[in-house]
Amino acid sequence: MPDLKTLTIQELSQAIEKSRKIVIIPHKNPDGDAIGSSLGLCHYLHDKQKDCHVVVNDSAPYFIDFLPKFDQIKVFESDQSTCIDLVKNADLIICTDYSQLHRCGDLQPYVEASPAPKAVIDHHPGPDPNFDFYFHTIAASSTSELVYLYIHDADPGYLFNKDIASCLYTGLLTDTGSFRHALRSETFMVAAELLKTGISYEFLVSKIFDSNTPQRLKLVGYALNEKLMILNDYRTAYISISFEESEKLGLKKGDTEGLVNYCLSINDIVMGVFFHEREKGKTKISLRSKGNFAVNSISQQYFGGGGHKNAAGGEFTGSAQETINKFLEILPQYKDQLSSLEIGQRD
Ligand SMILES: [Mn+2]
Repeated sequence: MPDLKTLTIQELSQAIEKSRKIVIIPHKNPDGDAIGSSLGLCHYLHDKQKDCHVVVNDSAPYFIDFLPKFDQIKVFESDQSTCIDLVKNADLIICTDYSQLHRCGDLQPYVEASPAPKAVIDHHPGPDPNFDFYFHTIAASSTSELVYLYIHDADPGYLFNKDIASCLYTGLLTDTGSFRHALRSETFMVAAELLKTGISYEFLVSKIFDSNTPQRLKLVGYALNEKLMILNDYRTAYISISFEESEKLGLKKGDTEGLVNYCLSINDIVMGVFFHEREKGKTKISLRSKGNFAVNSISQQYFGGGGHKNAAGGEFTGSAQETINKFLEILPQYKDQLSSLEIGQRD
């Protein structure tokens, strides 16, 4: 009896085999894993002579613009008609790095209207039941790890090249914060296999993590100096940026990336939160946690979002301060859990 994983891989690979035009759609507001896994898979499908395109709601952060074929990504916000045509004419749609279809953004109605089968490759909890094919496990570090495992299992003789490896390794690096969290032993196995292609991890690490602009460093300085709040009783730290501050600082997309991690890097802090009022009266909230304290349930219940146990996000209609007020209102119910949590085990 083949197990569920083998069946999934067989079904997905038959669907790919049967299709000529394939569209890969990462989630809106894409990160390193969304783009890395999509481009990695796209490179593979090009090798298999498929007419394959990556189509995304909005543009990817600048620090991954060096990835091979990055410039061929079609962005809905700037080129609607091309994106709509590609989705309309697709024989197969593969959604990468999200489990709920609405996360493909404004492409959703076109995806829903398309008669093409829909597959999902992802590691977020609670997959939407409306997909036709699933390659999904929340145990994986990243969707890029799953794309590697899919190709490895579906096409055993396939020789990974540097282009695919750079894309997938980028997803591994960004989703694990340089191999610090969301790890399992397979993650290191996949990383090792990708490195065997001869990619330079020094190059990738430096491109991705040493990509500060002076503007961004000033923002970090300002955020840490002026905006960092520590709630010792709740082992929680947060940073907020209001719409006015955003404007004044001239923030660009990607500038606030990783800011939330400074909160979590404080000794004994269990939860870190970043509030960003990106549009007037609309605040994005990013939550991070350590150990068994789950932030995805908070974002799902109160901020219309979701995510992983230790990394989640959502949105709130209101200013940064109003969102903070809402957060402070719900925080006391987590006090016991936050104060009793032990981070990892020393053994
Ligand atoms: Mn991911």
